[in-house]
Amino acid sequence: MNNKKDLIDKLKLYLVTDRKIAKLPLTSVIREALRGGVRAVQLREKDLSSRELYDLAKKIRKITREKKALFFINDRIDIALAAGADGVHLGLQSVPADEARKLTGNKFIIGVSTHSLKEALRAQKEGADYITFGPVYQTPSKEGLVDFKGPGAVKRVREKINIPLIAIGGIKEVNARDVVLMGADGIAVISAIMADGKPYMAARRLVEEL
Ligand code: TZP
Repeated sequence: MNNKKDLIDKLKLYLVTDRKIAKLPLTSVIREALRGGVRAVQLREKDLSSRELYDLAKKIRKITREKKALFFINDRIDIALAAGADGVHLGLQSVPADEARKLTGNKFIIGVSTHSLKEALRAQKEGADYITFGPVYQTPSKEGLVDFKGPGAVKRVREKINIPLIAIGGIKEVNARDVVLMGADGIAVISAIMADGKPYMAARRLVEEL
């Protein structure tokens, strides 16, 4: 997808997986979340073997394609290509975005996790199509790893970069609107949908806030 407006439209409500906190089988959560308004899914299951990840990715590719949603794989460019995902989401420990681009081509969507303005500028310079920025709020999903930044940081980064910025970290129904008011193009969530027994309703409520 080369059109920035279409990309932003799909990244508005972005679900990142964590099957360990899900109340239903992962594929059911994703189906329900897509029905509720999620338009992008990132498979982030770091403990799976390559084969397990590939098999799961193929299933999710089918589900996301049926709903015309974007599908990304965390970190693993090889699995993303093999499973026919729309792109890869890179972290601090991943291959740099410009190298990933060389391996994947121009149509492939490359997202990068960032936690500071410096990282955001670097991701943009290296050719990322979008960034996630956070954690904006305190989050159990990232405990002990990084300090939370607060919604004001979203605004400061937003003012300095041109690519889509998706806020992540502790985003729930109660604060989703605040980060969008700070200029986020979308929100990415794990627990707000994954840990909810009714992912359809959880996604619907988030969409209403946006
Ligand atoms: N990157 C920054 S914060 C975070 C990631 C993967 C975790 C987000 O999880 P939650 O449950 O939506 O706060």
